[in-house]
Amino acid sequence: MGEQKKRVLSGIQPSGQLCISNYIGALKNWIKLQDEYECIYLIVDLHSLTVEQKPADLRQRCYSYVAQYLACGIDPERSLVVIQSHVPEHAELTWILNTITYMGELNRMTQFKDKSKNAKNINAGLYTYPILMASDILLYQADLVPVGADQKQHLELSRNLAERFNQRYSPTFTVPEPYIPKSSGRIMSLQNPDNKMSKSDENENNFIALLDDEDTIIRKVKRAVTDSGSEIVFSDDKPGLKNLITLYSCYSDLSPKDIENKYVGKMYSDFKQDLGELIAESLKPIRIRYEEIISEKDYLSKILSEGSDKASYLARRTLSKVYRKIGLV
Ligand code: AQP
Repeated sequence: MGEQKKRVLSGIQPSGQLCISNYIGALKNWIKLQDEYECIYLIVDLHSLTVEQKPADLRQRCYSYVAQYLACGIDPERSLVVIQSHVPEHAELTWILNTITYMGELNRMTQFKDKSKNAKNINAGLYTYPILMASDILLYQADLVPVGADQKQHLELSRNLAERFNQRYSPTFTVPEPYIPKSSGRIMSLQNPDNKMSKSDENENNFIALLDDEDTIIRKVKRAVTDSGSEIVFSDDKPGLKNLITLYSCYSDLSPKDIENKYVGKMYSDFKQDLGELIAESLKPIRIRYEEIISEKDYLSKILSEGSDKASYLARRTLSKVYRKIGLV
């Protein structure tokens, strides 16, 4: 019998429109990981409730995200695609983990500090969010969790909770390792290159959605903030241009240095036109596949129901163990 594959778990919140930063930072790696690992990819709808959502939009978006995962190359024959709320064990394990998490640990979370600065609705869910994330991971005994640099602190909490539970009772949870992709660069907002590109940004000109059409993509890139210079150089002094060169590099085989060389003596407008076309061309097949998949509601429902059946089996196994060990009858 072959060696058991390690398990990878990751997820994205269905908040806003999936955008190229989510593709570059997450989905692109998820697709590669399928070759080597047993992967579970979640749509973490419970997490998205920490920000107020319009119910009809949220429902529609969850389906749309599933179709976009598949259109990008997540293969349901090899990976489980699961909507978090379809497996109630996520919420159940969260309660148990709540009881072994210290307030001090949550107080240290920088994402809560950042998000609560601007949030109109600072709810308890926003504060305990890292515990729900820990339960997503520990429930499936995940070995590896692909995360961006911003999520490392949350993963550290998941590891601490797993170790604490294992020590207090007996070995129960796999202690997950972070999987930080080599190209884990952050993509920045097109209009405010000091902020990261975010799918729930209120200003749509700040991001390129995976489903944006060609004209929209080219227009957004043209409008992207650069600076008053004219030379195409990859430098911290030019954060807007640096971000665009990073995007160019992500969507071509060229390094930033190659791109600088290619555009010597050319204008920002030439560079931006080419970049817009490059991104549009690369997103076109995803958009076409998406249109085919989203119209097949039965197919999507089948994938989701298979995903949640298999995930529920794994989740129940972990949760029964947990309940038994802590003494619930
Ligand atoms: N700017 C970014 N550059 C690279 N990777 C990014 N990711 C997000 N923004 C960038 C990666 O995409 C995944 C999305 O995870 P999430 O849904 O939990 O939310 P997030 O990290 O807060 O992403 P957004 O796009 O900023 O969403 P909203 O606006 O809803 O908060 C993660 O793997 C993340 O690393």
